[in-house]
Amino acid sequence: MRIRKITLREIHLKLLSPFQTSFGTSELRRILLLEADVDGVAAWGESTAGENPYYCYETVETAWLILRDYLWPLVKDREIASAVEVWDLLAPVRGHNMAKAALEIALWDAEAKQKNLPLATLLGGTRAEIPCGVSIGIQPTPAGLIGKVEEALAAGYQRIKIKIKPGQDIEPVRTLRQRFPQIRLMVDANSAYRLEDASLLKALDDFYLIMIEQPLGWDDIYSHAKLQRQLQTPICLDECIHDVENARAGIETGACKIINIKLGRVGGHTSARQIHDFCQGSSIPVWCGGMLESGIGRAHNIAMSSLTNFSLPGDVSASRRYWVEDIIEPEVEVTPQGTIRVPSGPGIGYVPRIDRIESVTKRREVLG
Ligand code: OSB
Ligand code: MG
Repeated sequence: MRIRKITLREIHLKLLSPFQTSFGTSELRRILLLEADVDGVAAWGESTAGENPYYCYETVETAWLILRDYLWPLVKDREIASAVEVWDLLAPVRGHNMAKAALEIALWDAEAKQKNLPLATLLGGTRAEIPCGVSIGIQPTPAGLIGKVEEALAAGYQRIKIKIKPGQDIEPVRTLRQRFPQIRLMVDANSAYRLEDASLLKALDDFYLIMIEQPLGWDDIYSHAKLQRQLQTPICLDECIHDVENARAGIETGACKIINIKLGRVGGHTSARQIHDFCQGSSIPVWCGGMLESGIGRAHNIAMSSLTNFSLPGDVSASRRYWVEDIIEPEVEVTPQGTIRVPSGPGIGYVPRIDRIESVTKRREVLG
């Protein structure tokens, strides 16, 4: 395979409702899409970098710059046998995994399309359907929160995650547990607490949550290990895990019992699969996180989630939870059982709608 050219686009998509986490509120998503021309095959990737460096240090601007000035020159005109080689080619650049992922995952789509295989199959996936949950942002009122949960349960979703932050943690969880004693419930703090808050976090043990996601520092595995020893609730790491070595550190220090894998945060499918396999060998279940992706990133998440050890419902949900209109055809839909069927077409298995993409493109750069 030889990459002839790549096109970077920044698209703007307005969320149906604002999404609030402990680090801020997102209303308008600015999304970097990457289209690669690989021997005449059009292949697609998405960077999950945010508008601001609040979830991690990357942003749309940094991803664009790193792709244009550093990553593209590393792959331009290179003959590669398989997309598995790309991760090592990009190794001279330290970090910037969301920039790397946009390119790396597009090459996996290209290889799958060239081989006329679903991407899930090329990755070694075994699931025909993936279990789905929802991630619900911090809500202004308890009634509003209950309404959002009811809506998600009525749509069939198998697991509810709510965002928490200091001052909006124990009470929303208590409210939900009183109203919904049986549901699979979890919380995500996005690094809003410190080890000194251990007793507050310990109070969450009363609510038999399936996990608490990333309570402490975004880069602090050590403190999570200290905290996990004090909690019954399993800790799941998100922000801390950038590669398989971080996963090893998290597991072997006892900092987590579950890992959330995000393609952007770990730099693409090759790294995601390494982490998946390592976790499987350590009997640590994984699930696929979400970053409010457009249909392109969502399609990649679905393919990745078909791997065996993605045994817990992820944050990959239907297009209609986010957008008036997605940029792929068909849109991602969830069955009444709360699953997404892994598509059987070649590559990502959903077709990018060029007309729609063009209509929301704010900036474009062709590199060739
Ligand atoms: O921590 O999982 C997170 C969205 C943006 C940044 C970080 C996170 C999230 C989500 C949303 O939880 C998941 C989704 O795409 O629905
Ligand atoms: Mg998270």
